[in-house]
Amino acid sequence: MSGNITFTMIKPKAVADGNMGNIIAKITEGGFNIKAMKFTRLTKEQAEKFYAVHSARPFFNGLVTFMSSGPIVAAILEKEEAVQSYRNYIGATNPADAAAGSIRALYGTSIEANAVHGSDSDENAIIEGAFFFSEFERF
Ligand code: IDP
Ligand code: MG
Repeated sequence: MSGNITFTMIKPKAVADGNMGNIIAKITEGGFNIKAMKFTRLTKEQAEKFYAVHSARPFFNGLVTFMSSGPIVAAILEKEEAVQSYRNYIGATNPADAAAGSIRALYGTSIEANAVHGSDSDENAIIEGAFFFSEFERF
């Protein structure tokens, strides 16, 4: 059975481009209920830890530099089958391949600066949510 929680970040470029409000509006329009949200910034060390699963990939160093380059929005979202539903809603990793109208198609500018993160499993959604939020910051 699929869980009802996923985790997202609005990435630094989308925040810098002034699209934070538009993306939050899109998220709620999509029926995702915001359980926790914060405007924050990752240190390089935190970004390395968050993306540790990708540490052997050629894009890892660039990704870590990018993700720690400016403020982000981190959020826990709730919806039925949240992980798969949100991944469908944000679109493919490369905005060029993302379905028209999806968050990445609308606000992503490159495969790296693809506007938002979305968890890839129920297990990772829990781990990633706990990376940013204590139980007292969830509603
Ligand atoms: P996902 O975010 O769609 O789950 P992953 O493969 O988990 O995609 O990659 C994590 C993040 O790493 C992507 O969202 C993107 O920011 C970045 N990334 C993935 N592939 C590339 C690449 O080929 N070049 C540069 N950055 C990439
Ligand atoms: Mg991923």
